[in-house]
Amino acid sequence: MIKVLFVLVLVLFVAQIIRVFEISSRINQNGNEVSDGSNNINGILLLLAGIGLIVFFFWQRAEWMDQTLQAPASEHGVMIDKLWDTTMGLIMFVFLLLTPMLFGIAYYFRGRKDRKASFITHNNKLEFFWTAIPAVTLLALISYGLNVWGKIVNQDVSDAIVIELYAKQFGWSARYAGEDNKLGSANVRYVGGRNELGVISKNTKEGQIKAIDEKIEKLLTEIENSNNPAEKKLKSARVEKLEKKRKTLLTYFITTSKEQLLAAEDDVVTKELHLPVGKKVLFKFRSQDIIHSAFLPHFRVQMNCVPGTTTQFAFTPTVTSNDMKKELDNELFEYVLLCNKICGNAHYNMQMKVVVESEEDFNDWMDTQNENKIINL
Ligand SMILES: [Cu+2]
Repeated sequence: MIKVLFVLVLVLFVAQIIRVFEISSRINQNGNEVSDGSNNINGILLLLAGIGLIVFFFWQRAEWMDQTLQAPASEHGVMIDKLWDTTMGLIMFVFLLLTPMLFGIAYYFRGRKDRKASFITHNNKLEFFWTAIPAVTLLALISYGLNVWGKIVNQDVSDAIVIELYAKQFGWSARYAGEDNKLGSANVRYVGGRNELGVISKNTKEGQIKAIDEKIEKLLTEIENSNNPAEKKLKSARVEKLEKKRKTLLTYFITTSKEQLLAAEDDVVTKELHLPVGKKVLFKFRSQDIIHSAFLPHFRVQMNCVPGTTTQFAFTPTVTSNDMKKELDNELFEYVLLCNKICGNAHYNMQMKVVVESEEDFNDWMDTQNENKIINL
C-alpha cells in the first residue's frame, strides 16, 4: 500500500513540475527566441571543446607514451605489434582528420539571424561513399587481424616444450612435462596435500588413499569409544562420505591409462616459470575454480583458463630476462604472468615470476626442482 502511495505521489509531483514549465513558457512566449549572442557563445564553446580534445590527445602522447610496453620479447609479438600500430595509426588519422572538421564546421555555420540553412534531402553518391569507405576499411582491418591470429594459433608444436599453467583463486602453478614431454592426467578430486594440481599417478593415489584410511580409522575408534548417540551418528556419516570419496578416487585411477600414469610421474610442479630462450613453448592452461586469464604482456600472450577444459597457446621467447634488464636499464625488471580476468578480491596480486634464460641455465634450474616431481610428492 505504501509503495502504491509513493508511486502516486511521484506521478503527481512530476505532473505538477510539467505544469509549472507549461505556465512559465506561456508567460515568456515572446522572449523565447535564440539570439545571435547565445549562438556565438555556443559556437565558440564547441570550437574550444574541439581544440581541447586535440591538445589533450597530444598531451597524453607526450606524457604517457613511455609507459606503454617496450618491444615484444617473443617471435609472434612482432606481428601483434604491427597489427596494433596499424589499427592505432588509422584511428589516430581519422581522429585528427574528423575532429577539426566536426567542431570547425559547427563553429563556422553557427546560427545567425541573417543566414538561412539550406538542406539536401538525399544524395546517392554521398550515401554510397560514406557507407563504402568504412566498410572496405573495416573489412581490410578484420582480414588482416584474422590472418595474423591464424598464423599465431596454427603453429607447428610437435617440437615444443609442453608446460601446463594452472590457475586458481589466487595464484599460478606451472607443471613441466618432464623428460617424456608428456603431461599426465589430472582431476580436481585428486587435489590434496602437496598435489595442488590434482595429478593422477600411482603415488598421489596412494598418498590420498592413505590419508583417507587414516581419517576413517580415527573416526571409527572415536565412534567405538563414544557414548553419545548424536556424536556417533555424525561421525558415521563422515565415515560414509570418506568411503565414497575413496571409491571415486579409485575409479579415476582405474580409468587412467598406464601410459598416462607413467607420463605423470616425471612431471614437475613449480611456483616460478622458467623458459629457455629461442625454444618454442606450448602452454596448456587449466583452472581449478573459475575463469582466469593468463596474461604475459611482454610476450604478447593471453589466453583464458576455463574450468573443465584445456586451452593452449604456443610461442617462442626471444629475449632473456638479463638482456631485457640491460635494454631497459632496470636491474629490478622481471617478466611476469598476470591474471587478466577480475576473479575475486585478491585478483590484483595473482601473478607469477617468469624467467627467460639460456638453455644451460634452464637445465640447471630444472635439476634443482627434483623434490617437486610428482613421483616425489
Ligand atoms: Cu584470476
